[in-house]
Amino acid sequence: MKKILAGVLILSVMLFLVGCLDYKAYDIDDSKDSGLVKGDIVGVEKNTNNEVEGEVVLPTLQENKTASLNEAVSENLPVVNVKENQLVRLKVSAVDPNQDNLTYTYSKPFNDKGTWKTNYGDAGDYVVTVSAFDGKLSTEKKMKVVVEKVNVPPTIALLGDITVNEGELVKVDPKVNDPNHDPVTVTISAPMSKGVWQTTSKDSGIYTIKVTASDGELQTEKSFKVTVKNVNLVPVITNFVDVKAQEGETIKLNPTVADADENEGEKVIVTFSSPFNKEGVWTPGYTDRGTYFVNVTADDQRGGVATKQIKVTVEPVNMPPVIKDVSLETN
Ligand SMILES: [Ca+2]
Ligand SMILES: [Ca+2]
Ligand SMILES: [Ca+2]
Ligand SMILES: [Ca+2]
Repeated sequence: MKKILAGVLILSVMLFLVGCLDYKAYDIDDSKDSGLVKGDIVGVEKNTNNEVEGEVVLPTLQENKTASLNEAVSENLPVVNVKENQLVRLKVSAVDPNQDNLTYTYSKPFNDKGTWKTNYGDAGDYVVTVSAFDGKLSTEKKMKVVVEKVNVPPTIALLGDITVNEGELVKVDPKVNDPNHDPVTVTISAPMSKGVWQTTSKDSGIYTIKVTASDGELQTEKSFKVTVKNVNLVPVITNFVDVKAQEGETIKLNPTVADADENEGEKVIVTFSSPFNKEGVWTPGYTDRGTYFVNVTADDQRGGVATKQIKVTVEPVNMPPVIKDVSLETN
Protein backbone atom coordinates (compact mmCIF):
# COMPACT_ATOMS: atom_id res chain seq x y z
CA MET A 1 0.00 0.00 0.00
CA LYS A 2 2.73 2.37 0.94
CA LYS A 3 4.43 1.60 -2.32
CA ILE A 4 1.28 2.38 -4.33
CA LEU A 5 0.74 5.66 -2.45
CA ALA A 6 4.31 6.66 -2.99
CA GLY A 7 4.06 5.84 -6.69
CA VAL A 8 0.92 7.98 -7.15
CA LEU A 9 2.55 10.84 -5.29
CA ILE A 10 5.65 10.73 -7.42
CA LEU A 11 3.62 10.58 -10.60
CA SER A 12 1.46 13.53 -9.66
CA VAL A 13 4.46 15.57 -8.65
CA MET A 14 6.10 14.87 -11.94
CA LEU A 15 3.28 16.19 -14.02
CA PHE A 16 4.43 19.45 -15.37
CA LEU A 17 5.22 21.16 -18.45
CA VAL A 18 8.23 22.68 -20.01
CA GLY A 19 8.34 25.07 -22.82
CA CYS A 20 11.74 25.94 -23.50
CA LEU A 21 13.21 28.90 -25.16
CA ASP A 22 16.82 28.19 -24.88
CA TYR A 23 18.68 31.31 -25.64
CA LYS A 24 18.78 34.35 -27.79
CA ALA A 25 21.79 35.98 -29.16
CA TYR A 26 21.97 39.54 -30.09
CA ASP A 27 23.98 40.37 -33.13
CA ILE A 28 24.59 43.25 -35.43
CA ASP A 29 25.45 43.79 -38.98
CA ASP A 30 29.07 42.89 -39.52
CA SER A 31 29.73 45.95 -41.61
CA LYS A 32 28.97 48.20 -38.70
CA ASP A 33 31.37 49.19 -36.08
CA SER A 34 30.22 48.01 -32.78
CA GLY A 35 30.71 48.92 -29.25
CA LEU A 36 28.03 46.45 -28.62
CA VAL A 37 27.60 43.96 -25.96
CA LYS A 38 27.25 40.58 -27.44
CA GLY A 39 26.15 37.74 -25.34
CA ASP A 40 23.75 34.98 -24.78
CA ILE A 41 20.56 35.64 -23.11
CA VAL A 42 18.94 32.72 -21.50
CA GLY A 43 15.30 32.42 -20.96
CA VAL A 44 13.11 29.62 -19.72
CA GLU A 45 9.43 29.81 -19.63
CA LYS A 46 7.02 27.26 -18.21
CA ASN A 47 3.69 26.38 -19.67
CA THR A 48 1.64 25.35 -16.68
CA ASN A 49 -1.28 23.78 -18.47
CA ASN A 50 0.55 21.20 -20.48
CA GLU A 51 1.32 18.12 -18.49
CA VAL A 52 3.90 15.58 -19.40
CA GLU A 53 4.06 12.22 -17.81
CA GLY A 54 7.28 10.64 -16.91
CA GLU A 55 10.65 12.03 -16.41
CA VAL A 56 11.29 15.49 -17.74
CA VAL A 57 14.70 16.81 -18.34
CA LEU A 58 14.91 20.55 -18.07
CA PRO A 59 17.22 22.25 -20.43
CA THR A 60 20.45 23.39 -19.02
CA LEU A 61 20.14 26.88 -17.71
CA GLN A 62 22.88 29.30 -18.41
CA GLU A 63 23.59 32.40 -16.50
CA ASN A 64 23.15 35.54 -18.43
CA LYS A 65 26.60 36.91 -18.99
CA THR A 66 25.70 40.26 -20.50
CA ALA A 67 27.37 43.02 -18.60
CA SER A 68 24.43 45.29 -19.03
CA LEU A 69 22.03 42.97 -17.34
CA ASN A 70 22.53 44.78 -14.07
CA GLU A 71 21.27 47.95 -15.61
CA ALA A 72 17.88 46.40 -16.00
CA VAL A 73 17.65 44.77 -12.64
CA SER A 74 14.58 46.75 -11.77
CA GLU A 75 12.78 45.39 -14.80
CA ASN A 76 14.59 42.12 -14.74
CA LEU A 77 15.19 42.33 -18.44
CA PRO A 78 18.37 41.62 -20.28
CA VAL A 79 19.72 44.76 -21.88
CA VAL A 80 21.72 45.36 -25.00
CA ASN A 81 23.08 48.68 -26.08
CA VAL A 82 23.27 49.73 -29.70
CA LYS A 83 24.05 52.95 -31.42
CA GLU A 84 21.79 54.96 -33.68
CA ASN A 85 21.92 54.05 -37.33
CA GLN A 86 23.13 50.51 -36.70
CA LEU A 87 21.37 47.53 -38.10
CA VAL A 88 20.23 45.34 -35.24
CA ARG A 89 19.36 41.71 -35.66
CA LEU A 90 17.82 39.46 -33.06
CA LYS A 91 19.06 35.94 -33.23
CA VAL A 92 16.88 33.50 -31.41
CA SER A 93 17.79 29.97 -30.70
CA ALA A 94 15.06 27.87 -29.18
CA VAL A 95 14.33 24.21 -28.90
CA ASP A 96 11.06 22.45 -28.52
CA PRO A 97 11.09 19.30 -26.36
CA ASN A 98 8.68 17.71 -28.84
CA GLN A 99 10.83 18.86 -31.74
CA ASP A 100 7.88 20.77 -33.13
CA ASN A 101 8.64 23.28 -35.82
CA LEU A 102 8.90 26.71 -34.32
CA THR A 103 7.99 30.06 -35.74
CA TYR A 104 9.20 33.30 -34.27
CA THR A 105 7.60 36.68 -33.96
CA TYR A 106 9.19 39.94 -32.89
CA SER A 107 7.57 43.04 -31.54
CA LYS A 108 8.02 46.40 -33.15
CA PRO A 109 10.23 48.11 -34.09
CA PHE A 110 11.79 44.85 -35.22
CA ASN A 111 10.38 43.49 -38.42
CA ASP A 112 9.15 39.96 -38.93
CA LYS A 113 12.68 38.87 -39.71
CA GLY A 114 13.90 40.12 -36.37
CA THR A 115 15.90 43.01 -37.77
CA TRP A 116 15.68 46.70 -37.17
CA LYS A 117 17.61 49.38 -38.98
CA THR A 118 17.83 52.11 -36.38
CA ASN A 119 17.95 55.69 -37.46
CA TYR A 120 19.23 58.91 -36.04
CA GLY A 121 16.53 60.16 -33.75
CA ASP A 122 15.68 56.65 -32.52
CA ALA A 123 17.63 57.04 -29.29
CA GLY A 124 15.74 55.56 -26.36
CA ASP A 125 14.83 52.38 -24.57
CA TYR A 126 12.79 49.71 -26.31
CA VAL A 127 11.35 46.63 -24.70
CA VAL A 128 11.24 43.93 -27.34
CA THR A 129 9.25 40.75 -27.14
CA VAL A 130 10.34 37.62 -28.97
CA SER A 131 7.92 34.71 -29.22
CA ALA A 132 8.52 31.13 -30.24
CA PHE A 133 5.42 29.27 -31.35
CA ASP A 134 5.14 25.55 -31.88
CA GLY A 135 1.71 25.67 -33.48
CA LYS A 136 -0.21 25.53 -30.25
CA LEU A 137 1.87 27.03 -27.53
CA SER A 138 4.05 30.02 -27.51
CA THR A 139 6.78 31.17 -25.26
CA GLU A 140 7.78 34.79 -24.91
CA LYS A 141 10.90 36.49 -23.88
CA LYS A 142 11.47 40.17 -23.41
CA MET A 143 14.62 42.13 -23.59
CA LYS A 144 15.52 45.76 -23.49
CA VAL A 145 17.31 47.42 -26.39
CA VAL A 146 18.91 50.71 -25.47
CA VAL A 147 19.62 52.83 -28.53
CA GLU A 148 22.27 55.41 -27.80
CA LYS A 149 22.30 58.71 -29.57
CA VAL A 150 24.97 59.27 -32.19
CA ASN A 151 25.03 62.94 -32.96
CA VAL A 152 25.29 63.93 -36.59
CA PRO A 153 25.36 67.47 -37.94
CA PRO A 154 22.29 69.10 -39.43
CA THR A 155 21.81 68.96 -43.18
CA ILE A 156 21.17 71.91 -45.46
CA ALA A 157 19.16 71.37 -48.62
CA LEU A 158 20.82 72.34 -51.87
CA LEU A 159 21.07 76.08 -52.28
CA GLY A 160 20.92 77.31 -55.86
CA ASP A 161 22.74 80.36 -57.10
CA ILE A 162 20.64 83.49 -57.52
CA THR A 163 20.88 86.23 -60.12
CA VAL A 164 19.05 89.52 -59.77
CA ASN A 165 19.19 93.02 -61.16
CA GLU A 166 20.25 95.91 -59.02
CA GLY A 167 17.28 97.19 -57.07
CA GLU A 168 15.64 93.80 -56.73
CA LEU A 169 14.95 91.98 -53.49
CA VAL A 170 16.89 88.78 -52.80
CA LYS A 171 15.39 86.20 -50.44
CA VAL A 172 16.75 82.93 -49.17
CA ASP A 173 15.14 80.45 -46.81
CA PRO A 174 17.51 77.52 -46.26
CA LYS A 175 15.82 74.21 -45.51
CA VAL A 176 17.68 72.50 -42.71
CA ASN A 177 17.12 69.22 -40.97
CA ASP A 178 18.75 67.49 -38.06
CA PRO A 179 18.56 63.70 -38.23
CA ASN A 180 18.63 63.63 -34.41
CA HIS A 181 15.73 66.11 -34.32
CA ASP A 182 17.98 68.54 -32.47
CA PRO A 183 16.97 72.21 -32.62
CA VAL A 184 18.96 73.84 -35.40
CA THR A 185 20.33 77.37 -35.49
CA VAL A 186 20.82 78.82 -38.96
CA THR A 187 23.13 81.73 -39.70
CA ILE A 188 23.60 83.41 -43.06
CA SER A 189 26.54 85.61 -43.95
CA ALA A 190 26.24 89.28 -44.87
CA PRO A 191 24.69 90.92 -46.76
CA MET A 192 21.98 88.27 -46.50
CA SER A 193 22.18 87.75 -42.75
CA LYS A 194 18.48 88.47 -42.35
CA GLY A 195 17.57 86.13 -45.19
CA VAL A 196 16.47 89.08 -47.33
CA TRP A 197 18.50 91.73 -49.05
CA GLN A 198 17.18 94.79 -50.82
CA THR A 199 19.83 95.56 -53.41
CA THR A 200 20.54 99.09 -54.58
CA SER A 201 22.04 100.60 -57.72
CA LYS A 202 25.45 100.40 -56.04
CA ASP A 203 25.40 96.68 -55.32
CA SER A 204 26.36 95.09 -58.62
CA GLY A 205 28.80 92.24 -58.20
CA ILE A 206 29.10 88.59 -57.23
CA TYR A 207 28.62 87.64 -53.60
CA THR A 208 29.30 84.28 -51.95
CA ILE A 209 26.77 83.67 -49.21
CA LYS A 210 27.56 81.13 -46.53
CA VAL A 211 24.82 79.28 -44.67
CA THR A 212 25.67 77.55 -41.41
CA ALA A 213 23.38 75.15 -39.59
CA SER A 214 24.35 74.14 -36.07
CA ASP A 215 22.80 71.78 -33.55
CA GLY A 216 24.92 73.31 -30.81
CA GLU A 217 27.62 70.69 -31.16
CA LEU A 218 28.09 69.97 -34.83
CA GLN A 219 27.59 72.23 -37.77
CA THR A 220 27.25 72.11 -41.52
CA GLU A 221 28.14 74.81 -43.99
CA LYS A 222 26.95 75.42 -47.50
CA SER A 223 27.33 78.36 -49.77
CA PHE A 224 25.77 79.80 -52.87
CA LYS A 225 26.37 82.77 -55.11
CA VAL A 226 24.27 85.85 -55.55
CA THR A 227 25.01 87.71 -58.76
CA VAL A 228 23.68 91.26 -58.83
CA LYS A 229 23.68 92.58 -62.35
CA ASN A 230 24.34 96.22 -62.93
CA VAL A 231 21.37 98.22 -64.10
CA ASN A 232 22.35 101.46 -65.80
CA LEU A 233 20.34 104.38 -64.54
CA VAL A 234 19.39 107.14 -66.92
CA PRO A 235 20.65 110.62 -66.02
CA VAL A 236 18.10 112.98 -64.51
CA ILE A 237 17.87 116.62 -65.62
CA THR A 238 16.41 119.17 -63.24
CA ASN A 239 16.51 122.91 -62.75
CA PHE A 240 15.89 123.54 -66.44
CA VAL A 241 12.99 125.89 -67.13
CA ASP A 242 11.87 128.32 -69.78
CA VAL A 243 13.94 131.45 -70.15
CA LYS A 244 13.11 134.97 -71.21
CA ALA A 245 15.84 137.36 -72.24
CA GLN A 246 16.40 140.41 -74.26
CA GLU A 247 18.42 140.87 -77.33
CA GLY A 248 21.98 141.53 -76.41
CA GLU A 249 21.66 139.81 -73.05
CA THR A 250 23.85 136.80 -72.45
CA ILE A 251 21.92 133.69 -71.52
CA LYS A 252 23.60 130.94 -69.51
CA LEU A 253 21.72 127.68 -69.24
CA ASN A 254 22.69 125.78 -66.12
CA PRO A 255 20.60 122.63 -65.68
CA THR A 256 21.38 120.20 -62.88
CA VAL A 257 22.31 116.76 -64.22
CA ALA A 258 22.60 113.76 -61.92
CA ASP A 259 23.24 110.04 -62.49
CA ALA A 260 23.31 107.69 -59.53
CA ASP A 261 25.88 105.55 -61.32
CA GLU A 262 28.56 108.20 -61.22
CA ASN A 263 30.31 106.20 -58.52
CA GLU A 264 30.94 103.57 -61.19
CA GLY A 265 33.28 105.86 -63.07
CA GLU A 266 30.59 107.19 -65.31
CA LYS A 267 31.08 110.51 -67.03
CA VAL A 268 27.91 112.23 -68.13
CA ILE A 269 28.23 114.53 -71.12
CA VAL A 270 25.79 117.44 -71.35
CA THR A 271 25.12 119.14 -74.69
CA PHE A 272 22.84 121.97 -75.82
CA SER A 273 21.16 122.55 -79.12
CA SER A 274 21.96 125.66 -81.15
CA PRO A 275 22.15 128.53 -80.91
CA PHE A 276 23.71 127.78 -77.54
CA ASN A 277 27.32 126.71 -77.45
CA LYS A 278 28.52 123.62 -75.69
CA GLU A 279 28.77 125.49 -72.42
CA GLY A 280 25.12 126.45 -72.73
CA VAL A 281 25.83 130.12 -73.44
CA TRP A 282 24.34 132.38 -76.07
CA THR A 283 24.10 136.09 -76.51
CA PRO A 284 21.29 136.88 -78.96
CA GLY A 285 21.99 139.71 -81.31
CA TYR A 286 19.63 142.57 -82.04
CA THR A 287 18.07 140.70 -84.87
CA ASP A 288 17.59 137.47 -82.94
CA ARG A 289 14.24 138.35 -81.39
CA GLY A 290 11.89 135.39 -81.36
CA THR A 291 11.17 132.07 -79.72
CA TYR A 292 13.61 129.18 -79.63
CA PHE A 293 13.13 125.63 -78.45
CA VAL A 294 16.35 124.46 -76.90
CA ASN A 295 17.26 120.92 -75.95
CA VAL A 296 19.68 119.81 -73.33
CA THR A 297 20.92 116.24 -73.61
CA ALA A 298 22.69 114.25 -70.87
CA ASP A 299 24.45 111.10 -72.06
CA ASP A 300 26.16 108.76 -69.56
CA GLN A 301 27.92 107.01 -72.49
CA ARG A 302 26.55 103.68 -71.25
CA GLY A 303 23.24 103.88 -73.04
CA GLY A 304 21.54 106.20 -70.59
CA VAL A 305 20.42 109.34 -72.43
CA ALA A 306 18.05 112.00 -71.13
CA THR A 307 16.74 115.02 -73.02
CA LYS A 308 14.76 118.00 -71.85
CA GLN A 309 13.45 120.94 -73.84
CA ILE A 310 12.77 124.51 -72.83
CA LYS A 311 11.52 127.60 -74.57
CA VAL A 312 13.83 130.59 -74.86
CA THR A 313 12.11 133.81 -75.68
CA VAL A 314 14.26 136.67 -76.92
CA GLU A 315 12.57 140.02 -76.70
CA PRO A 316 13.45 142.83 -79.07
CA VAL A 317 15.44 145.78 -77.94
CA ASN A 318 15.18 148.81 -80.07
CA MET A 319 18.58 150.35 -80.45
CA PRO A 320 19.15 153.80 -81.85
CA PRO A 321 20.81 154.03 -85.17
CA VAL A 322 24.49 154.38 -85.10
CA ILE A 323 26.24 156.87 -87.21
CA LYS A 324 29.43 155.30 -88.06
CA ASP A 325 31.08 157.98 -90.05
CA VAL A 326 30.40 161.37 -91.45
CA SER A 327 32.45 162.79 -94.27
CA LEU A 328 32.23 165.62 -96.62
CA GLU A 329 31.72 165.04 -100.21
CA THR A 330 32.61 167.78 -102.68
CA ASN A 331 32.24 167.96 -106.33
CA1 LIG B 1 5.88 21.58 -28.43
CA1 LIG C 1 22.39 66.54 -34.49
CA1 LIG D 1 25.03 100.21 -60.48
CA1 LIG E 1 23.96 105.78 -65.71
